[in-house]
Amino acid sequence: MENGKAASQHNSNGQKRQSAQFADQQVTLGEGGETHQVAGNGTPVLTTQQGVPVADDQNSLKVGSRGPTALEDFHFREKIFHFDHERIPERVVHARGYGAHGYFELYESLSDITSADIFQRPGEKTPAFVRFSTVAGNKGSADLARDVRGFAVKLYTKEGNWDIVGNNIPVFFIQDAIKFPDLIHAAKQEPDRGFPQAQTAHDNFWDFASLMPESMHMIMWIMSDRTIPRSFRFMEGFGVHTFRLVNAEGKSTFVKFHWKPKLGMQSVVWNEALKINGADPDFHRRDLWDAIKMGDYPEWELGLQLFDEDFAEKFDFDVLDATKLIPEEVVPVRRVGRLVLDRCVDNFFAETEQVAFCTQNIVPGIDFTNDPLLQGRNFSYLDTQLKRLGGPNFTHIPINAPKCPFLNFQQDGHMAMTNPKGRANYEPNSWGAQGGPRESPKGYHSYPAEESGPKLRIRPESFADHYSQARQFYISQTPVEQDHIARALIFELSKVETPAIRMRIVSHLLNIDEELAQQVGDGLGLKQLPKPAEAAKPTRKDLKESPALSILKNSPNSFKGRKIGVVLTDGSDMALLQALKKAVKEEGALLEIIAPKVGGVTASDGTWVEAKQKINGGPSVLYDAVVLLPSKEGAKLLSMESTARDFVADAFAHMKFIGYVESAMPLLEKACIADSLDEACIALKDGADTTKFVEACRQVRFWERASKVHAV
Ligand code: HDD
Repeated sequence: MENGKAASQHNSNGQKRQSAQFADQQVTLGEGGETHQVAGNGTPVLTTQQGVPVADDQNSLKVGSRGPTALEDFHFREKIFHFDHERIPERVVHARGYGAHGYFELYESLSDITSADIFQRPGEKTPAFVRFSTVAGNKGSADLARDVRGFAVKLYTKEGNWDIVGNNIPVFFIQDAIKFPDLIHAAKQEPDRGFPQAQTAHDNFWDFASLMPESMHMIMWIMSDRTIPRSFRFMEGFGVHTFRLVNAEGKSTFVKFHWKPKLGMQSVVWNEALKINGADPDFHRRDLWDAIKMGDYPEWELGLQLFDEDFAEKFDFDVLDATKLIPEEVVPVRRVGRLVLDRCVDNFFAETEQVAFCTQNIVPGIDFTNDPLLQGRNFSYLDTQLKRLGGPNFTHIPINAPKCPFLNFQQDGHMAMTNPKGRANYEPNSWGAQGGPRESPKGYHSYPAEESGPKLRIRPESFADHYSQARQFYISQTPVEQDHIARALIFELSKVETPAIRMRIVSHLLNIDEELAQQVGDGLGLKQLPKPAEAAKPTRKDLKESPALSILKNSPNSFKGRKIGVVLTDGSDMALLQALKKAVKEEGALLEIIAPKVGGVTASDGTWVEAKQKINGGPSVLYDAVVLLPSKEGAKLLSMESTARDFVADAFAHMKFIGYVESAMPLLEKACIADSLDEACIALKDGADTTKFVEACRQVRFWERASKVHAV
């Protein structure tokens, strides 16, 4: 006995350890139907990776009660060894993401334009996995970073996996994949200091952008509200590049892919985004998880813009240039099916982290074009999966494996899980039916486009116009959205320390829109505007507005899928609350209760109402609209609570609809908005008012208030 201490067995809490009682029972668990031994309390028995039952998982094996740990402790070594190796490299871009399962359902046969199996039979469902992401931030960064969102879709078709690895923006920063490492280095944290995290608001990014005029169209998009979406459910997705669809006769049609959200588009405002990041850095992933768990399945329609060589020849821009789009008013989007996400992952690592999207994953009937960005991506994705997932057999991981049969002679390698059987591991062979798989004429054929020309490192002349579509995007926005673009530019550039970089960006803005350049120059306090940047193509085309590019011009006029935060206190009017709940439910929206204490409140009729959030944990930025239902006493209490005052003041500043009862006035006064109440602040007297309130919320925001809340 070392130091005379008794060697009784205790767990980490110092309590006497219950010795595991093993019953003679067995339990069947999991889809695999494995049987497990059952411990006394009905749970399965803990085992090592080798299946050895573990009797003590609280203490390592020691020599004496206070002596050194024995190297012999195989359970300890296995456990620690495995823990030490839990992490894999995070994605070099799009590290932070969130995925879900679902399906794609086809509306109409597209056999006239493509032989792709997925597009043949109306009503057929194809399993899908989707991962949404931010680009620049690390895995642990916050969801509401101002950033492009990745929208990557894996479709497990009957003729192989097809990945559409897109974004929520239809254009890109650069035209040639060779610039991708520079773009990403510039956007991510600066290498010496390791910050800023998940932000482009720093010198390196804007320095690079200012020297790459081809990024200007994308700059307009990323400074718009597209980069602060309300949630993944409220944003569009785009395949970005021009692809080809090829039919059974070998005829090719060009295509651009779109995902249109059923709930319509919606974004938050910047000040809200900043605060959401503090209040709930997982805001977007929680939203997706909650919606699916509640059975309110997020849905998008797949849209196709189809066009032929002739159109491509005549179009103002090169369809191989990923910094350009084709306005929907020029080539309409044909909706051909829907994507529904109806199942959360069982395990984040196994599915969301290990899913490996590759632009090279296409199927018969679909083909690439010569877009130099796409061509480069086809190398990068396969390559990066090797690094991330540790070997060429990442396709054997269930989330990556096709759901159709697959057979080939690729073999061995680390962690090979699906191994060919039989003698033949090569072809041709003369083993007949025993000789394994063979090619089929129905297999993948590349579209036989004619290509020839000298080898050159050159940017085609047809890629040279960097400002016309940037301007088109800007003039297609509502004044509110234009104002947000200007404010975003001023914010980002205000974080740039080098005046020359700010000046260079303004010199590009002058080529896009003079008023915008003026406004930004003014916001930055520039004494004088610079000269417009010299353009590769000096004449900018004056393109028509494209209303499809605006979020607000395409408002859904519905509050479906949105969330109202209701502040209650003891004594809150139960009848009003019930009426509000009914109206919200009828709209297909959600209601969450916020109270001084998370336990809940006793309402006017004595009923106990449970709360979801405590007032300082559920700020109004987490809701699309708010309702203040405190009793007189409750309002007095809340008016002395700074987080309650912030709740109200922020809802007002973020232009939200506010429903309130008369007794809430002291709180509105303390939040300094009692004198500024406008038509989006709606007094609720009886049940009918609650319906009117929810109907008013369909506008989502009361933009007219903007001038009252922004003086600077
Ligand atoms: Fe990329 C990931 C989207 C250009 C190289 N990209 C990645 C993801 C999305 C996109 C959504 C995350 C996939 C996931 O959830 O796992 N990328 C795009 C779009 C682009 C684009 C829409 C332009 C139209 N990407 C692009 C270029 C290159 C890459 C030009 C390199 C030449 N992208 C990668 C990568 C990543 C990636 C390094 C990192 C993790 C991964 O691939 O799986 O290979």
